[in-house]
Amino acid sequence: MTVGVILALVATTAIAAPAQAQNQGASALSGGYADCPVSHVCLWDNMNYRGGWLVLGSDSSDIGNWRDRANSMRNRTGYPVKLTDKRTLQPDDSIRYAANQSENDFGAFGWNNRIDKVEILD
Ligand SMILES: [Ca+2]
Repeated sequence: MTVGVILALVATTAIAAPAQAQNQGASALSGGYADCPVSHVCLWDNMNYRGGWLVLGSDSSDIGNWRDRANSMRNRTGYPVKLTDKRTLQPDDSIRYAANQSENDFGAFGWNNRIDKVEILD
């Protein structure tokens, strides 16, 4: 299975794009919690689903230049997700979220800017 990265756009300061991303390939600099498309996992730079976002399709993988960056997440896949922090000279660490669960602040438990890999478990 392959990774479908639909959007990987970094929001710049005050530019707000209308959230009309019904079609894959439509782009917005960022979106909020409600904008995360069904069947996708969304990551945000900041807590409370704010800032630049990354929208991942129906599979999982390393997240490229989004490693060590996310601070909130919405899982709309209907499957559990496993989020992994790859570590050097230590075992990797991971956390799991249930289907359709979200996290508004990874920093609340020391996971801000740690996620390196997103796996959709099915
Ligand atoms: Ca990491």
